[in-house]
Amino acid sequence: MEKATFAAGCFWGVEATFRQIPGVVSTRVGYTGGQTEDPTYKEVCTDRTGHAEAVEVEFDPAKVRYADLLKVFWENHDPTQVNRQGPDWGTQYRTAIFYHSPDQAKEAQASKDALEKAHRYSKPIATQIVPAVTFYPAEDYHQQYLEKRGLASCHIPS
Ligand code: MHO
Repeated sequence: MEKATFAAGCFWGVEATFRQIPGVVSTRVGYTGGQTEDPTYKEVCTDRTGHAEAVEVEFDPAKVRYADLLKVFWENHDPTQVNRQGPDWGTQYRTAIFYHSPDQAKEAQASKDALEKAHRYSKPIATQIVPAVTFYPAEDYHQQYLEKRGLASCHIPS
């Protein structure tokens, strides 16, 4: 099994999206990339911990490729929004790829470059591509939040 970690706004919807992908064996939401230890949701909400709301995905590389997960990542948020995703504002909602290996770093960078080259967006891509660091799982009630409530996603249809 391999791991992949993504931040793309409110982690409820990001987790729900990745859980639907065949080959993804487990997911958990949490906080990563900041300065404080064992952050709570309340602390992360202050926008002062440096942590991003993120989803850690465990996947079977024989069934789904990292490149496919990258595609899901790009297609399910607006990577041009800076420290914001839709109605949610703050550095905790930034767009980021936390890579777990040099190969993941390369693939992530290549997928970002390809989107930029294709002029897929009218604004620059704000997504950070940074090494995975300690992932602090979020409180239980945030895990599979939408699924527990019978909701498939928290995307507001546009
Ligand atoms: N807009 C949502 C974000 C929740 S998410 C876990 C709220 O304010 O409740 O950041």
